[in-house]
Amino acid sequence: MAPQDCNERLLEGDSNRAPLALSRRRFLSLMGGATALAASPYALAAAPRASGKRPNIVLIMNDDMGFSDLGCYGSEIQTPTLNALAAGGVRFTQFYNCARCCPTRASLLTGLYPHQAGVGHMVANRGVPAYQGYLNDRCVTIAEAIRAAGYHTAMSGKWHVGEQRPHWPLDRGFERYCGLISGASNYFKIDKGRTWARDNTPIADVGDTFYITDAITDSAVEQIGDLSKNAEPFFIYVAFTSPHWPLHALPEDIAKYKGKYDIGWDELRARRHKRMIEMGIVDARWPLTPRDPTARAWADAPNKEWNSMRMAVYAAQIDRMDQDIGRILAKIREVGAEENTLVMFLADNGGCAENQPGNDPKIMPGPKETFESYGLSWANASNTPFRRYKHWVHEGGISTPFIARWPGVIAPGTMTPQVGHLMDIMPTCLDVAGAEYPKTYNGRDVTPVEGKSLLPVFQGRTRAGHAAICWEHEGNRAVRQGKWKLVSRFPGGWELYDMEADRTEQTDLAASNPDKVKEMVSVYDQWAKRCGVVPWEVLNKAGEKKAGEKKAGAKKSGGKKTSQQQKASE
Ligand SMILES: [Ca+2]
Repeated sequence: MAPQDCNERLLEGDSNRAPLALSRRRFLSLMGGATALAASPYALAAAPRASGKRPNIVLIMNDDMGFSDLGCYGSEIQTPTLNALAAGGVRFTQFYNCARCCPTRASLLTGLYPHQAGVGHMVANRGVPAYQGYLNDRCVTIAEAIRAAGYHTAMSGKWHVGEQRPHWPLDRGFERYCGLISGASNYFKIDKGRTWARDNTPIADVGDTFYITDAITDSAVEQIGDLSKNAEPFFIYVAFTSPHWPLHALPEDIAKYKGKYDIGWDELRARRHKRMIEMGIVDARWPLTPRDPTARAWADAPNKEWNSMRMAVYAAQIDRMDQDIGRILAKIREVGAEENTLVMFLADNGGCAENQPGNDPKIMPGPKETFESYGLSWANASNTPFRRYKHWVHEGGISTPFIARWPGVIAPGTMTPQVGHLMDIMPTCLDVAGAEYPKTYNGRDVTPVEGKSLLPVFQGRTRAGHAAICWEHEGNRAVRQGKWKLVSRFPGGWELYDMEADRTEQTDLAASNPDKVKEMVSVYDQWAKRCGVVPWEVLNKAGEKKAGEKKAGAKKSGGKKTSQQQKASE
């Protein structure tokens, strides 16, 4: 290992640094929060819908990426496109997702909590309404609601909120679709048990030159070209699978990162943390969490070359996505829509600690024939400075970068600590479109929206925010209420943290604040009841029983699950 050399290389020619320095200065000049911003010309911009043509909306989400993995959030990974997007817009430092692919997508698309939309867990039907495994008929998607208001709609990428017709994108308000209906797949081909589709037609053969990130982008670029020819504005949702496992990247992208992670996860965490503080993404008062107790010190880690390569491929997956987002933004510019388009970017959950059976130190990740993941120790670095991962609702599982750019409305190079959640994106889209969230749709009552519009934040104002935000995934539970966060890792008890003083969740205040705990547990219980949450120990037991019956049935009929089908829950 030659850490010094690598240190230098990480800093050299780092395209992330210039825009960051600019936005930092800009941020400082606007600091003072809402008061300073309210005095800026951007806050005085006319209401968007009063300015003529309603804006287009492009919503981009990626898959299994940690809070610190973008250049504009402290990473060494080269993401010049997203850094520039941030320099032209606003970065949120306290924006939340739902800890896992399916529940996040259900919440994002509907403005509800995932359980209310029928996707309390994943896409398997667990026999209860909140866990039916596809979007129910009591919710509307952004596409359905905004299309009713005269927008054109299209989607490219990972759907993962309904495996079968009639629960596909075109069944839920999108006019055009191309992408992966199901969860994770090989990046160079579509795995057995997974479906790649164009509109309503499954595509069996995606060809020999397929790379999923590029394919999703090709589709989005085509859709922007086509939809921009209409007189009406468009809403386009792009859902990348990058950097979800397997670790599959193109050789030219991997080459940019080969050897850069010889510094190891401990040094990487320290460097990212330092940069995040310098940039104002995290507060210097919050201590960096200790290394995950189940991770080894890098100095003691075996297979360093392989481990370094795992992170290099992960970085390459993000790098390619950033290049491809560059193509999407270039297309928006080419069709003359840049000034009148709101672009948003976020991740569906935090870095993922899951291991893959294909992880083998004798096999370098990257090519089509491999099926590996970067593992817990690197996920720990991705989620710097927070605790835990995808699945859990401590900050490492649910914190996402969130960037929004809208020329003339959002002040460039700004940052906000206002708390937001991805269920806010539905009412935001409707707000900027001048549309109302429907009370009924196709003759059926619609569950009232839970999200709250982010438009005031975009305009530099302080919004009222949520009285409380709640989470439940696989029995992991949390409530965020003002500066307080109550959180529990299944099957453990409640922990209480002061997020202003300790967002890295290091000092549990539950024992010294029993009244606050009691109050917030009551908020959680009422929310869980209202949303149809079934305790995980009950649901999982029922699920295991059902799976057991299925297995017995499959054995009887000679059926056999493929390894890919077994991965279908991911
Ligand atoms: Ca995910």
